[in-house]
Amino acid sequence: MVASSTMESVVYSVRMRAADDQQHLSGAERLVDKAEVEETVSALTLRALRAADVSDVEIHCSVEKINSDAIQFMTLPNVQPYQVASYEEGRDLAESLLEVAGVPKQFARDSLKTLDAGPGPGGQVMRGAVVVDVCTGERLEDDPARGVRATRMDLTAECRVTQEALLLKADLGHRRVIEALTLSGKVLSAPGVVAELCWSDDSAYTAGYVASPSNGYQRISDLKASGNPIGGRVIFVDLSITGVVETVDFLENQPILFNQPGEVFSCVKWSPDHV
Ligand code: WAQ
Ligand code: MG
Repeated sequence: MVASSTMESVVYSVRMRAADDQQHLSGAERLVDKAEVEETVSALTLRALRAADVSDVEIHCSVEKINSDAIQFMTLPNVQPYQVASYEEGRDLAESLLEVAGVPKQFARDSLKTLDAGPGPGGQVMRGAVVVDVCTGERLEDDPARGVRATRMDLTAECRVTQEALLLKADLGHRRVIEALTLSGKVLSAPGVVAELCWSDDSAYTAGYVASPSNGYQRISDLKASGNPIGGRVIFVDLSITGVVETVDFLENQPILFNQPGEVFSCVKWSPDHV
C-alpha cells in the first residue's frame, strides 16, 4: 500500500482478472510501492484461485509502472446505506435514486433490465461496465463483452485504515464494500459521469448501489435474489459535457489515489411510501 507521506517516484499498478472458458469471474486491483509488488501479485492470485469454483480458471495478472506525478489525489464518496425488504423494493429505490441523479425514468428502468438479463452477449456477465448516453439511452461501449473497466485506483494506507474503520462501525466491513466504493469513487470523478448502477455477479451477494457525484454511494441491501449469478455495472454519461473517449480514457488510464475517506451515514430503512 502506498503511504502518501513516503510515496516513491514510481508506483506499480497491479491488476488481476480471472475467467473460465465461458466468462469473467472476478478482478481486483491495487497501486503499490515496488517492495509490495510480489506480495500483492501473490495475494490477488491466491484470492482468484480460492474464489473460483471452476477447475479451469485462468488468471491474468499485470504489473505496470506508473509515474507518481501522474497520480491525482481524491476524496472517497460518502456512503448512505438503505435497507430494503426485498430486491424488488431495492430496484424501485434504485430507479428513484437514478432519477434523482438525472437519469430519465425510462433509461433508469432499461438499465435495471439490462443488468437483470445479463449485460454481455448471450446474457452473460461482462468484464467491465456498460456505458449509456443519458440523453438517448444508447449503449456506447465498443466491445459488448468487455465493456469499460475502471482501473488504476486505490486508497493510501492511511485512508484505507480510516475508511475501513468507518465502514466496520456501520456493519459494512465486507471487503466488497470498500472495493466497490473505491471503484465508484473513480467512476464518479470521471468527466461527464452522471450516475452509476451496480450489483454483484457473485450469486451469494445481493447488495448493490446507485452512485452519483452529488449524492455519493447509495448502498442498497438487496438488488437481486440470492442465487442469481448475473450482475454488472452501468455508467451514465452526459455527452454534452464531454466526449465518451475522454470519459473512457479517464476510467481506464488516469491513476487515482484516494487519500481522504468518505463519511458513512446511518442506515435508512426504506419503505415504498418514502418516495
Ligand atoms: N470496471 C468496470 N466494471 C467492472 C469492474 C471494473 N474494474 N470490475 C467489475 N466490473 C463489472 C463487471 O461487469 C462485473 O460483472 C460487475 O461489475 C460486478 O462485479 O455491499 O461485488 O466485482 O456495498 O461482482 C456492490 C455492493 C458489489 C457492495 C459489487 O461487483 C456493497 C461487486 P463484482
Ligand atoms: Mg464478482
